[in-house]
Order: sequence, then structure tokens, then C-alpha cells
Amino acid sequence: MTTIQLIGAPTDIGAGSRGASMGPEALRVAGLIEMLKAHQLNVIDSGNLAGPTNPWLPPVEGYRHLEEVAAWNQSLHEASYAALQQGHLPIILGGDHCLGIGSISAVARYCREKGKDLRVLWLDAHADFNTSELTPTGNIHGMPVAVLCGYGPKQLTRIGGRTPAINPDVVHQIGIRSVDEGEKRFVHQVGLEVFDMRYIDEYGMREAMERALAGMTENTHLHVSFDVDFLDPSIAPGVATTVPGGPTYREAQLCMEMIADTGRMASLDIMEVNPAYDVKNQTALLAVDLVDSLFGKSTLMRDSK
Ligand SMILES: [Mn+2]
Repeated sequence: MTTIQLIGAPTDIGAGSRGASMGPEALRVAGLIEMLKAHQLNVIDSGNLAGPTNPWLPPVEGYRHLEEVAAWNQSLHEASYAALQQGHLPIILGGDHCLGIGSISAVARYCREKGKDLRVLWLDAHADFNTSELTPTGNIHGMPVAVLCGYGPKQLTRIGGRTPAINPDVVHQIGIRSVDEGEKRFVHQVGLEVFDMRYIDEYGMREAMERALAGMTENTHLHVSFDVDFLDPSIAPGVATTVPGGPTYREAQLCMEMIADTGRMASLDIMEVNPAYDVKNQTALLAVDLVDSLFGKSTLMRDSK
């Protein structure tokens, strides 16, 4: 039986607005644990990690709160790696999306050691591929994919013991619709696979997901990094960086169901739920509803070892 391990990372240290630090509790209040248990999964809630408070300072040399971001991600890396080593399926409750650095560097390290093929699905409105030169804000939640691919300060790129932690070709992005100008060129330069909203408009969510999930084998470890700002703000207002024109409820459900059908998801991030922007916790409730679909089918049949 699959054992899920929830790891809360209550911080908004990498964001440009406060409030994602309340995300882990919002997801628990929305019934995440009960939903998972209803799927006959073992659920361990490890509670929340502790880390530096948010000093709310301006960026220094293109990075905001770099030392604090490094501390949170180091501690998340260790907790996620330990969960994977125990054969658990970690679910990281963010927190802002800078935490993808600690989470995915742990998954990458685990996959290297086990000889597994890593695939990362990055569900987001943003490419999160900024660097200190390209970023207009210095907020590190706009940089985790670049950091994981080796572009960024060594305090972050070295987390996990190998730089780069991943190669760009393992990342498949879905739902992208807001990319800064320099970032756009950089995404093309490194060859990230991006199924943006234009692609989804023209070919549909089904085609995008078929391509993003193509070529997986029994040896694939699929990591899903779900930034809740992926969703259209009309259904998910509780995020700090809403971008209009995202997936509808049905498109998002199809996305999750197609991931579930693969039976290969072995780790998950739920990021950027921000109760300060939400209305009656509806965004956390929607995230739980979508994660329900993510666990709805063949994932349950997966042998966790
Ligand atoms: Mn993001």
C-alpha cells in the first residue's frame, strides 16, 4: 500500500506578496488528509518544517532573501529525500514555488541513486525560469526551474549534491501564459518543453498532456509540481500572482486524470495557495478536489517500492 507523507513548508520567503506561508494549513483545513485516506492510502502528516521568518527586504544583487530561501530549501531537500528513501510518496505543501528547488533536487538525487528516469511536470502560469540578470523583481519563486537546471547562485544550485540537479529535457511545462521577455529567450535557448495556453487553445489539453507524458516507462519517476496559479483565476483566486486565461475546471480535471492514468506519479508539490487572497478557502478546496483526481485511478495500484 502506498504511504503518502505530507511535508508542510509554511513560508512565502521567495514570493513578492505575503501569505503563501498559510498554504499548508489551508490545504489541511480543506480536507486533504481525509480525501487521501478515502483512497485507502496510508497518510503520514509530518507537520510543518521550521525555517527563517520573512524579513521582507528588497533584493540584493538580483535576489531577494537568498540566504533564507537557501535555508528553507536545504531543510525541505532533506525532509523530501528522507521520505523518498523510506518508500513514501511525498506531498509538499507550500509555501511559495521557490520550494520546488528543495523538493525536486531531492527527487532528482533519489532517482540518480535508484537509477530511475525522472520526469517533471510543471503546472504553472509562469515558466519560473528567471535568473538574477533577467528577473524584474528578484523574487526567487520565479527562478526554481532555472536553479534546478544549474542557472543561479551556488547556495541554491548546489542543494542536492549535483549541479545541475536536473537537465532541462526532463521538464515539461503546462499552462504557461506569463513569461518575462529575457526569460522567454532563455527558455528557448535551453530547449525547455513548454505547452503554453496558446498550444492548449489550439490543440487542447488532451494533446498537450499526451505529448508531455509520452515515452514514460515502468522506470519513470513522475514528479508533479502544481503551482495553483496554473488555474484560471476565476476558479482559483487564492494566489498572489493571478494571470487570466488559464485552464478551466474541466481542462484542469482532464490534466489531473491523464496524470493519474499513467500510474507513475511518485511525488507531488502543491504550491502557492495563498489564503490572504482567497475567498472562504475555495482555492485550497479546489486544489484538494484536483489532487483527488490525481490520485483517482492507477496511482493506487502502483507498487511503492
Ligand atoms: Mn510557479
